[in-house]
Amino acid sequence: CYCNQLVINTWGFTGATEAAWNTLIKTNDAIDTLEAGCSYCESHQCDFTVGYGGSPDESGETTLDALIFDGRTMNAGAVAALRRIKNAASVAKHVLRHTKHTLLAGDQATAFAIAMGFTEETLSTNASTEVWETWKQNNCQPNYWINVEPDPTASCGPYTPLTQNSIYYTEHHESERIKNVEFNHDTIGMIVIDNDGNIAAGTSTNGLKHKIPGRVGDSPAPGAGAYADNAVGAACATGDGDVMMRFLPSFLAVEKMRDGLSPSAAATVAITRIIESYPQFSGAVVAVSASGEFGAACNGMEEFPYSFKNDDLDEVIVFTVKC
Ligand code: SD4
Repeated sequence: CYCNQLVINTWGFTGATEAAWNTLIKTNDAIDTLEAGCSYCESHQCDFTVGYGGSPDESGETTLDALIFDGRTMNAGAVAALRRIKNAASVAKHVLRHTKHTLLAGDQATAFAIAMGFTEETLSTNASTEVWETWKQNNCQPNYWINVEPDPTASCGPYTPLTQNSIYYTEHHESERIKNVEFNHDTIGMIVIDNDGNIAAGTSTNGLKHKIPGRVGDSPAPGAGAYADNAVGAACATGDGDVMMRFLPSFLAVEKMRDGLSPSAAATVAITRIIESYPQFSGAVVAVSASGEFGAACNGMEEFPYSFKNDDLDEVIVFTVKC
């Protein structure tokens, strides 16, 4: 056997790591394992930032983003702004396995999921409705509009285009936004290597709280949220996706490993590239080489935990890297 099988994922989502590991032992299938790990977080609402009932958008709706990237075939399946379907990672696997497309979005992704046999149901819960109500009572802070001024007749959006003072609004809102998103994220990003040396990487998230409806972050974008190549390794990311997706950090980390860097050095390059333009950016990248070395880098928080399991360990271990 290849014998470097492992599961690694962002944050202390150890239940997801265990669920994935149990699937890996049974199936030796990197894709099915990744699906199982991310699905665990979707059904257990990990930190309320994965799956239903979290991160309501401006209209109160929860939508889901997920990606599965297959490093064996360099094929990927993803869904973005998936509505009313709880199983985002599984739908992403169906996009991977049953279509020639990479990414389906919104209501049409829902229609695809229904055609594939998934159940349509609300993603709102009492808890997510309460988060949304509190946000509205709190003057809709934070919001993600810039270059517009509030419509005085609307309690929370829509907003009207600014005719003046747009520079003030841009600067003010951008710095506020970066402050506000600091603790507003926790996507699961996962990497799996099976005993045949096949590598899969993926993500699942409900995105950003109070986002403008239709907003999609880095998580379902190949190369941004996750990337894998059997010949090299894989990476996945978590954090402020609006910023991160401008830099394809997962792709960059894999390419740096291809050039010979260690996983932690490669992850550091990917994070550093973002910091050069956005010093206050908050996020992290986890990277794994095909030989089973791993590392992570982060910014904008004190430290970043990630969960790990391989054959050498009796149980899942949470490592932390200082940012
Ligand atoms: C997003 N990257 O939608 C996701 C959120 C996240 O850690 O990662 N949080 O921007």
